[in-house]
Amino acid sequence: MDAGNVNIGPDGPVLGVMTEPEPPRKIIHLDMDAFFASVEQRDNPTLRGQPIAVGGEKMRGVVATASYEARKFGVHSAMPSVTARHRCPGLIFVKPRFDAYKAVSLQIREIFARYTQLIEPLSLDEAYLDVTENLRGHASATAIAEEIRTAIRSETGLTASAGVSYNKFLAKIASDYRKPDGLFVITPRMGPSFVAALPIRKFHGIGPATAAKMESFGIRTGHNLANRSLAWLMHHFGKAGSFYYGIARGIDERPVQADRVRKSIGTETTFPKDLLSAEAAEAALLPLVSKAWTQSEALHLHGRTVTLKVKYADFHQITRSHTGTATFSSATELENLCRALLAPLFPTRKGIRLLGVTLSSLGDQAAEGRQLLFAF
Ligand code: TTP
Ligand code: MG
Repeated sequence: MDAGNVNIGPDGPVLGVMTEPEPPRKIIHLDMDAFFASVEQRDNPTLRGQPIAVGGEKMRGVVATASYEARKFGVHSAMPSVTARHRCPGLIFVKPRFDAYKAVSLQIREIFARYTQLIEPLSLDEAYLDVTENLRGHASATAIAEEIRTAIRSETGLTASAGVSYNKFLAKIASDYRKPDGLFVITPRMGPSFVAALPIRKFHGIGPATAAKMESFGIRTGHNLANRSLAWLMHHFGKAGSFYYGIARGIDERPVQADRVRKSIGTETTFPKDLLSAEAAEAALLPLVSKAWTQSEALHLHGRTVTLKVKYADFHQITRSHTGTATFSSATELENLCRALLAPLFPTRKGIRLLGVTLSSLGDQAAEGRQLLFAF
């Protein structure tokens, strides 16, 4: 029964079972700043204050991440190294050291675990924490977020940004709001107006292609989005429409899920313009393979199966996969396999809207220790 409902009995009002409205949850999203690059600058003082890009040979010529000094020049993740060097001629390329990133990842997870068991890591450097009930009995999630940021700084020598709010969607947006080394809180009072003013392109969970489609309907802000009915959104965006309907109002009921066992590692991109040529598709595939490989290396989880996902302009979707006898051992091997899966799909009359690369049949995670079960 609804909160506040009162039954009217024959002898007048009788109090029914009154359920309290659920108190708002307290969610923190933590995200390390320029993660791989900051670790490199920490461990090699000559790189501090310099524009650096972590990437290189193993990454098949794609930038994994750039230091904030390099970002000022427009260098960013998944950019081909050639373009990055062009934008920033003084750019220093540094080879990734996955063991170092993994070690920091375990350190920060240990810090999170001092406050709550409800930790949902999204990647090596990023996690949601539900601190509604917490191991320290702190009433303030903001205080916990600040304590965690302080502990991270003193124990790892690195900075993290935090977002504090009453759901995952808003906490994630908040952690980006004062990056780097920042903290931002979105309270339940602020939530709806904060989302109303937010440009659609800043909505986490709405990719560039969907954002472009929304803009073609005149939806540029959360306010515009909130003006569309649930039926209209579901008609144009399918099941995702109901998620959009909620987030436009600052509502996101997704729980923080701890201890997800990782079954696959993957990444996908929807392109702003459909791809028609084999060359364009192969070029677009490269950064995806590189990212999947980076994640696999960083997590020490190697796959035996690679799956290529292709979604066409008419939303028809196909997958092609290959399973080897042993786990993949290099980015080059993976890249060649993906190319071989892609090639037979050309020539094509239909443009390609989305490409995805997923690694599965991952190594025995249990044998690699409980910590690895966390994963992305
Ligand atoms: P992010 O948290 O997305 O980026 P970041 O930590 O480098 O920068 P920010 O301050 O904006 O949070 O990703 C974390 C790490 O994951 C990043 O340091 C490198 C790796 N990564 C890739 O290898 N490829 C990619 O495309 C992205 C986005 C990240
Ligand atoms: Mg980060």
